[in-house]
Amino acid sequence: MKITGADLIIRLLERQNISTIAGIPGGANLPLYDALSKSTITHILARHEQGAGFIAQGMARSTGKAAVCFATSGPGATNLVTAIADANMDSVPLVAITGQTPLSLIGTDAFQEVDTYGLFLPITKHNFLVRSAKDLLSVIPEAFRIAASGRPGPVLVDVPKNVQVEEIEIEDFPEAGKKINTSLSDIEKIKRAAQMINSSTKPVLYIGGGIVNSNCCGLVNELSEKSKIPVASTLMGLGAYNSQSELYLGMLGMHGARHTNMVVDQADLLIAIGVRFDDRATGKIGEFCKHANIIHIDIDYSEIDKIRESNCGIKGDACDVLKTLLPLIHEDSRTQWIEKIMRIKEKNPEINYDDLDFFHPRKLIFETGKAAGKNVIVTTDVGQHQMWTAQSYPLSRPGQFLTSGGLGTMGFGLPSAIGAAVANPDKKIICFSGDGSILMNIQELATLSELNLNVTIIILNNGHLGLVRQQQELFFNGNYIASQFGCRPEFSKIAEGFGITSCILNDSHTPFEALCAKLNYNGPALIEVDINPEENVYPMVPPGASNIEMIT
Ligand SMILES: Cc1ncc(C[n+]2csc(CCOP(=O)(O)OP(=O)(O)O)c2C)c(N)n1
Repeated sequence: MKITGADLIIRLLERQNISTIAGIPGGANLPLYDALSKSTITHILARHEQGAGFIAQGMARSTGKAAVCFATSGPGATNLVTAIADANMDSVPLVAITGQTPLSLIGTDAFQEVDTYGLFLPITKHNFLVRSAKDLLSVIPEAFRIAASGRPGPVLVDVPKNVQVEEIEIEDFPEAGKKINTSLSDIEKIKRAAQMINSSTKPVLYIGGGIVNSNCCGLVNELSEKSKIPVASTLMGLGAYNSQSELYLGMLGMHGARHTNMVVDQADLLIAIGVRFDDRATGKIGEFCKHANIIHIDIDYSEIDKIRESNCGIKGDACDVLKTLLPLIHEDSRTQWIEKIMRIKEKNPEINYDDLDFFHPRKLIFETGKAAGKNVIVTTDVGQHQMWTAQSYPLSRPGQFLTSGGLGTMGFGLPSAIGAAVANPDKKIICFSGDGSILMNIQELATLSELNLNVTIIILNNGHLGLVRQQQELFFNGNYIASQFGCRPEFSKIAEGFGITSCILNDSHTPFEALCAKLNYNGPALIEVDINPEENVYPMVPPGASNIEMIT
């Protein structure tokens, strides 16, 4: 059969079971859009390519499956950079397809020409510049295979316009690209890890986003329960472990709970699974868990010994490793260690929500979580509100919390909420944002309104770039520069301008009821809440300090 490059891409995406694509058209990808118009795939017209990238991330993060975004050449591609770099840092499977100027014009500074391949090389897992329509037969399935296999990540496919319109003869379509499972070769090391666990008296499990990606949260729970091993989580691992369990320590690191950092510090064995020893989690690395032996399990061998040398580094999918490890682990009650942890917890109690005013951000986030119920996905932007959400939202399952961990990108919250809502029409999506972050992708309110999705945005408005203000207060002698906003936009009016219902919680005599009314609304809504601009996120480990040097 005869088929153009553009039609071929769309047919191959259909065969990958892609049902929705976010993007923006332009001169260099119009043939692709023309082909898309003949497909059953739904297109989401974002209002900025960064928005499209994060919408795709919201779909991918909430389903674990690769999602797709489209952009044109030049400015379309450069606008995608941040969302792709973000996906790369947080191991999110994406396939980004960009239009490019025709091959004959590449290198001539043609209109909207940019070296997309070169730009994306350091921030993607893999990157293709397609030179002929025939190559698409292997490139598109390969892009999906790479994005999903091993440690997931973004793949970029740059397709010159002449390749999109090129007509070729093909006999059949290739197989869809599928995730290839990694084989487990480190059996001897797993046996050694089991011995280390069985002989440890003060072990701690340190879990991260890798266990969410590997879908092995049940096995982590089993390991922890069987051998009574307490569990500390990174920001990316939140929701993965049963937070009601007495073995749950909470989030460690810069804004982790005080008792969590104290307990982790006293461990004699750290079992690190699907984590990358990020400095926000470890604090000063030389001081992190310095009395502990380390078992490090990761699908990406380049992570092992990268930051902290391990005593037993195991390459493998966490799920496979745990299945082999679990039968080798002795049941244990670890009474002394558990009692010691209880004493540390008692000495360093968690915040008591009953003592807080309703408009304290942590109380508000906690109450929102209780009122919203379990059938919710939470997204955040980046700043104090992100950390308060991580500390206080009652998360109950893996994959429930979508946040920009590695890159820490302001502007992530709203478009990722849109993507999560598209991929999970049965769920309510709540996006916690700040008055700084929301402005970074506020144009996506138009997309949200158009799609009429079940997303509630809660803006914690402190009139500042709060986390910056906090650092200036604590570490720059209160020398506040460029952290206070002179103009305070009325976000509720902006929302109304986009056709989105809104309210200012502080204006209500019954703020909890007003909050519930908006949460119960089945469609897009925006809640603005004025909070105390001087409220800080505590505890806080000063940058570069050790985790036990927390300011509280
Ligand atoms: C795109 C981007 N630019 C700059 C930063 C640096 N930064 C981190 S937090 C922050 C302030 C965020 O302010 P806001 O969204 O209002 O949240 P708040 O801290 O007040 O809750 C800034 C500027 C960033 N993380 N991302």
